[in-house]
Amino acid sequence: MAGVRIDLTRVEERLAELAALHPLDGLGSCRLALTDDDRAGRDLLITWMGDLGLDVGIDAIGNIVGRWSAGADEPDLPPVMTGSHLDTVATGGRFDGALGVVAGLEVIEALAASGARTRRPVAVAAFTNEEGSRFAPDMMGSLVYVGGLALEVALDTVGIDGARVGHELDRIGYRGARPVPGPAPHAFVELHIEQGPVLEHEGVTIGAVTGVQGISWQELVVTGQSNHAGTTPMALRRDAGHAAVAIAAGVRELVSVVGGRQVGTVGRLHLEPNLVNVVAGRATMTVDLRNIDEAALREAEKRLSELVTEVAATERVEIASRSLARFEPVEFDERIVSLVESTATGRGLTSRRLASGAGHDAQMMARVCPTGMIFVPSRQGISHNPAEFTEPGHLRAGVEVLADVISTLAADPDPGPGRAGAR
Ligand code: HGY
Ligand code: MN
Ligand code: MN
Repeated sequence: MAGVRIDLTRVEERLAELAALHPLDGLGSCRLALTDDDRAGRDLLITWMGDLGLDVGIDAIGNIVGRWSAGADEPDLPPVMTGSHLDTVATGGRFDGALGVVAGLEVIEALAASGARTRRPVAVAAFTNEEGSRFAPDMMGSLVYVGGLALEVALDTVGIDGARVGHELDRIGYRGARPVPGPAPHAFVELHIEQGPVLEHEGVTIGAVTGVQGISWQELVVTGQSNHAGTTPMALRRDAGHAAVAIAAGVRELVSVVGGRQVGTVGRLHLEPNLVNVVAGRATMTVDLRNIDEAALREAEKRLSELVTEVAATERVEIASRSLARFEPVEFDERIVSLVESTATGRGLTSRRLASGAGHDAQMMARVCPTGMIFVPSRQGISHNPAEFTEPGHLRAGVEVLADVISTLAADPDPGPGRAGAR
């Protein structure tokens, strides 16, 4: 069914409707996982799925899956699944995650409208708490879906605001009845904005994503002694604030020593009591390390651990560290990566292969089925920022390539491109 016609206006209107639930600085949106904003986005999606006549299921961690079987000759086969996430970071844009979910709906609507028949059903998913900003780890819903995190552990997770995942799921009414882990689809393909500068810089429209880099998130709690900023001699201080800043500076240094594609970020830093005339007695901070190379990522983690030990000794503070997330690099299914490239070419679109710097639900789905991703350019590479933007022409290109890739995979003979289908 290559060449189904998508309705870009409907895609953009749905993205706008989602963003309007909690608008930020013009284009952006805030729908932190399991907040009322997230509930509102979920309610919208359920309505859209119902209007499309999809079979809608919500599982025990709140993942929403809409299944279109009406066009399938063999409706009981494992579906080709697409989708992404509806939750955002607190300073989110309107495309991160939402594009993949809305595009999945659009592909199904376009296939249904064209009268297309597929061998397999098609499903679209919105996974819970992909961002991990409020509740770590990120990709929590898809990780539970593939059996990588026990449901009870996920439900007991406490967020940065002291809330508990299970309680919040109940509060917003999205702790569903469907069991987890969920059934493995035949294949999973996610459309997402690149969130980086490569495609735009090279003037390329479609990214055939080869995989996702490894992620290591740690929370450090530094305990010193709060004291008077004026009377306490420097040599007698146990300054948690200075220790935290020394670690932050050390992270930048270790990243340059490891080199290559290593990145390191101190995104959260909270001092207590956080007052102008008090030496900080406590500091809570996070360190996000990523690399496409697992050995290099481990080297970075080792250097961070050595840095923490050294600063604790020098500043005479205690430093407790806790892992918030740890995912190894993932490579996507070669057949799907090639299919994205050939589909783009078939539509006269430029494409290139690239690895993803950001984490995605596809990173988890790759554990249970052949998986791939399609990227479209981000203006100036900006994301996790209300200014996030993707040109309409690029949105259209991404949704059309997604439609063609899904159509091809939905025609697959059993057992499918790589691994077995449903579990
Ligand atoms: O952190 C990430 O890469 C993703 O946005 N959750
Ligand atoms: Mn995302
Ligand atoms: Mn994100």
